[in-house]
Amino acid sequence: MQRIHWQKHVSISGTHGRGSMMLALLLSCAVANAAPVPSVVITQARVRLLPGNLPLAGYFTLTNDGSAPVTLTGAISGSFKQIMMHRSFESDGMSKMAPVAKLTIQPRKSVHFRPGSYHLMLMGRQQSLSVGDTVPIQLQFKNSGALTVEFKVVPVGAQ
Ligand SMILES: [Cu+2]
Repeated sequence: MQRIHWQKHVSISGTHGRGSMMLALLLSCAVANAAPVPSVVITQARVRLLPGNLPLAGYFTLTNDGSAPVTLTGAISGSFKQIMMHRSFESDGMSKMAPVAKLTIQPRKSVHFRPGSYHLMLMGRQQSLSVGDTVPIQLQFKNSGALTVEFKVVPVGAQ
């Protein structure tokens, strides 16, 4: 009786073991088939906090440390309804902004998303945000996958 119980136990754990191995194999295949991660380094990722539900601006420095150009095509986040890439510029003494559909960064070059220039326009907050919070935003690249970056929420006066 005890022996049967022992065998049953072994057989169950054996099946479980195979199942785990199958799962591990499936997972490694999924990783292998996933889009490549772009060879970029993101620093100073931050979101300037404004009151209410005003659109927020997201800034960062993106450095292409790969050997091929990378093209940033946009961003998404579960924390915002919509994210657009914009560029601010001066025209007739007025500050204006225009949508940017994509931005190509050559190898060994950096682009600065910063006040008065490129920024992510973050619209429709899906959660309340406070200074010091971090908010995940996924940067999307043409032909080279996506990268999720933790943006730090900073005061409106911060650069
Ligand atoms: Cu904007």
